[in-house]
Amino acid sequence: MKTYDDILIDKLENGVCCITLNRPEARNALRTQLLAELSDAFNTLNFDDSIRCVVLTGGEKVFAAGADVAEMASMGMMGIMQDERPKYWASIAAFPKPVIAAVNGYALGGGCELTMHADIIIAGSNAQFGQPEINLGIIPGAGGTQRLIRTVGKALASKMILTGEFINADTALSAGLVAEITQPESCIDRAIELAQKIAQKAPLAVQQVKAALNKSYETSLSDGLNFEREAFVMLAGTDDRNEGLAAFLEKRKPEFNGK
Ligand code: DAK
Repeated sequence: MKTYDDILIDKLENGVCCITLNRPEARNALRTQLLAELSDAFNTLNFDDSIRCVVLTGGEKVFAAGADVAEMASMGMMGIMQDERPKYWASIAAFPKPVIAAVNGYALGGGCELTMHADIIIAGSNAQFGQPEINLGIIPGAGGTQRLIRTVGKALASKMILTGEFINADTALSAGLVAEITQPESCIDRAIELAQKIAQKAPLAVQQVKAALNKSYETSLSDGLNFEREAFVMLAGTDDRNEGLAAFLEKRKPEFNGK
């Protein structure tokens, strides 16, 4: 896999790839180049059958301080209209394999929005989540007004987005934004452990689960149930489903091949 400047790619054992945002001097601010690299990495990993789950982190100190404010300040209305960043965000959102965000320190603005593109968020106890765009005279631009409210509810999302106040890991856990809290130094390892567990499951079933869960965000219950039903029927035609059921009955560990 190719190397990048703003992100580090680490292919680990057991089907997991770890992507680390790597602009520590700018608190991992998401400049266009970083987003383009992230999008390219996800597109590449999509077609890499050896990778079944991705861990996304900013390291042990900070996840990401949001869009690069210096870069944004140089963009006028035409620049924003012709902005290539929405295209990169869309390809991150469309990545079909599970993504686990391991979040230490600040996840602000676009950084908080990036965590919400993940399927599971594991937070170090030092994590802080916030949408402080209002302090800059702008609003969230990568789905923050839509995804945060669907995740933590109107009361907390409105408070965070209207005041710019941050929430800590405990509040994020009780609000349902994060799945688990760890010590900061264990956060990435715990995310990798979960990713390796997911990577052992049947890949087609895992991808259908991700698609169905995401569908629930944007459709009615009856349409969502239809989607689930179709996915369930489709999976009945896979080798892995036959292998999973047979392995249970034969009291052995299944060997899934993604077919
Ligand atoms: N952009 C650029 N540089 C940043 C930055 C950012 N977001 N955050 C920090 N830095 C830089 C600082 O300028 C400083 O650089 P030097 O002065 O050393 O050259 C260095 O990182 C260290 O920052 P601090 O000295 O401030 O470090 P602290 O630990 O004291 O504070 C902080 C960390 C994260 C609390 C603080 O830096 C901070 O408040 N940063 C800004 C947070 C923020 O306002 N974030 C929201 C940005 S707006 C869109 C999609 C998304 C978005 C927009 C459009 N489209 C698809 C259209 C998203 C918008 C946003 O995220």
